[in-house]
Amino acid sequence: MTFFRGTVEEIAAALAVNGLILRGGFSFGDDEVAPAGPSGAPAKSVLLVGQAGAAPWPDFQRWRERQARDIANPLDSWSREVIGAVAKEFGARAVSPSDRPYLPFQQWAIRAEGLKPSPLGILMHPTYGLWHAYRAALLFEDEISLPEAHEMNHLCDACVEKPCLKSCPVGAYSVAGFAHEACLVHVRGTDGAPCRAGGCLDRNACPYGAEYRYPADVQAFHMAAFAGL
Ligand code: B12
Ligand code: SF4
Ligand code: SF4
Repeated sequence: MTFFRGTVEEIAAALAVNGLILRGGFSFGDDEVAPAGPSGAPAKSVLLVGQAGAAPWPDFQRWRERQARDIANPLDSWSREVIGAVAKEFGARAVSPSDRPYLPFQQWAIRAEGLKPSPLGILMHPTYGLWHAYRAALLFEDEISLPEAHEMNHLCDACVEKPCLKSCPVGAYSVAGFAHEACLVHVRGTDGAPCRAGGCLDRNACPYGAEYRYPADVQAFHMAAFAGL
């Protein structure tokens, strides 16, 4: 039975209306346990949906103005609504990065786009730097033919100074990983005002993808969500 309707280009055009982009995709191997597609049978292919810079922000803000005040997880709800509609139109099942149990979005992104993680855990993109994210994945029960991902130039390899590991006042990011609790205590405390107002100082210290850097109000929104402010 065929569920997929349309073309990959048409999916990209439908997502672009809301400032979203296709972030590549791949087909699951025969020996892999794939998540379910629209009918509940294992998916054959996945396409990742995301953002570069803060492109979806204006559309998201307009949507938010039409919602009841203070709805929980508004960005998640907006993503589920607009990407869910695209999934329905093209015969896919949409899943979210916040669905539990967590789906391996970064591993999928590594396969789909050939990216590698920065020392912050965020995947480094040769154009967008650290300023990109994933909003959903579209699961198809049909094989979608996609070009294979090429390994991309990993900017962190040639970055000797690594300013992203030197700007956090509590050294939360290190080669040992991310000290989540230390970060939260600082962000919520008096001295955390710069992180709350303009985002993570370590993430902002990376010189790449500057034209995609989220504006301060967008970073403040994400920080408030992360720290439960
Ligand atoms: C849980 C989680 C966290 C936890 C990490 C706890 C832990 N040690 O696992 C916490 C709350 C700390 C966290 C923080 C952030 N996160 Co986070 N997080 C997730 C989430 C929802 C699940 C991760 C997971 O367990 N996946 C399941 C496993 C099986 O999948 P995986 O691909 O193998 O998972 C990888 C990650 O777990 C990663 N990882 C492990 N520890 C950490 C810590 C950080 C900070 C990051 C970015 C990744 C990371 O390593 C794994 C191997 O690649 C993912 C979305 C998703 N579904 O993957 C987002 C995700 C990884 N986070 C993301 C981001 C951007 C962040 C933040 C940097 C920004 C923010 N959300 O405000 C913050 C950091 C706060 C700051 N100081 O600025 C993005 C990364 C995008 C990218 N370009 O790569 C994701 C993909 C969400 C998205 N919508 O795009 N996060
Ligand atoms: S500062 Fe250097 S090491 Fe850190 S994320 Fe940017 S390019 Fe990578
Ligand atoms: S948000 Fe602030 S406290 Fe947390 S890792 Fe970034 S700079 Fe450090």
